[in-house]
Amino acid sequence: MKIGVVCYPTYGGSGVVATELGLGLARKGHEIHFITYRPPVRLGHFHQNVFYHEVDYEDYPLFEYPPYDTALASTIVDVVQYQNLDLLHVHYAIPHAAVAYMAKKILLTQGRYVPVVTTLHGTDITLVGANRTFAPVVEFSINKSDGVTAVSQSLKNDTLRLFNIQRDVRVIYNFIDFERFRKVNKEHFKKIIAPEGERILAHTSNFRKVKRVEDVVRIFQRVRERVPSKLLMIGDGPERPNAERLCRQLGICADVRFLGKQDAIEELLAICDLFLIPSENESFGLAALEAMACEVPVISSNSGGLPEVNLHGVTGYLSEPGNIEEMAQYAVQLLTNEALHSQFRQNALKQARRFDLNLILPEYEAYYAEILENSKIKIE
Ligand code: GMT
Repeated sequence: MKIGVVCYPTYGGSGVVATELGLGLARKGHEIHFITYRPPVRLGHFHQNVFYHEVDYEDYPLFEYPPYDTALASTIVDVVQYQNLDLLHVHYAIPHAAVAYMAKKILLTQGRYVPVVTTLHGTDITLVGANRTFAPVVEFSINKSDGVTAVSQSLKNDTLRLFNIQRDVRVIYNFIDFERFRKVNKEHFKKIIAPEGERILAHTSNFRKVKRVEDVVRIFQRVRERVPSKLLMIGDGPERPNAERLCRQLGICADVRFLGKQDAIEELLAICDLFLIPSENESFGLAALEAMACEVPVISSNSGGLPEVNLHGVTGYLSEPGNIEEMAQYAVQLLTNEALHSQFRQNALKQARRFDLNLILPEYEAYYAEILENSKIKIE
């Protein structure tokens, strides 16, 4: 199949999933065309089946708000026509589903039908999408997509609850590539971070409000009182300065390292004992899955799709968002019981295997085939 992939190229779950799905499909022989405004962060090296088309955009002084959507639609039209794509897969509804619909309509005037699959990732539904400034367009473009997938059952439920959706939404879970995410020996590195054998806790995110990053710091402060430990804060975003300030106020800076955006996250996870993700809302929690694949148990909130990934009392523990006391207690419980911790490490890996890329990728391929078959019927 020749597939066009539209996504955000930045650090963030939806872009990561889109890129890794595209790369996985390319390895299986599909021809993948990324259409983005910058090369996606995880695109990496040359692959014979992967093509990159930068959105052609020229600014003009009249535009207070750059009409990126229009430029993206024009680039999609161009790429579909000249690369003869079979299907478009757009990740994150805003604005990609609406833009794809416009491109589809333009292509129809040229006698070309290209089916569109939209994958909903989370905040495009729960936080941003449901906002009245976007909601009518989000609802319309979901209903007009030829196929719609959601990354968890919880996100599907939210979509059906928040919008008037007239079509089927298929749950296809996020996935993990075990070639990359697995526990490797990085003892030398562990010694640098935790020279006295302290426990290592980690948090990875884009440091947005929804991630409750300050809760991470407060949980760590409580754990550190009971268990000698270090905290790795991986990623960057608007809440990072607040989190750093809080560390100073609490006097725990010596034990917390803000590492910024990192490419080799798996190498950091390899030395971790516990992963913290206390989000207000989380449609899936790819960061938690990455940790689990590296045998790191997870202390999380119970919001959104997290309970579908992190199993309470099995791979980690879940609490109500904001219940930092309980999350800290759970963390201490795990870190002070070697047998339990080791059991949870194994359970985390076992659960992560359910989301193996090699299991999820065929689900997407089958879904594309189904959508292509249905669109043939529509044309005839
Ligand atoms: O806010 C983020 O976490 C980034 C966001 C994105 O779309 O880039 O992530 C969402 O999609 C990820 C991949 O499907 C999910 O794993 C995250 O749970 C989801 N984030 C939220 O729902 C807050």
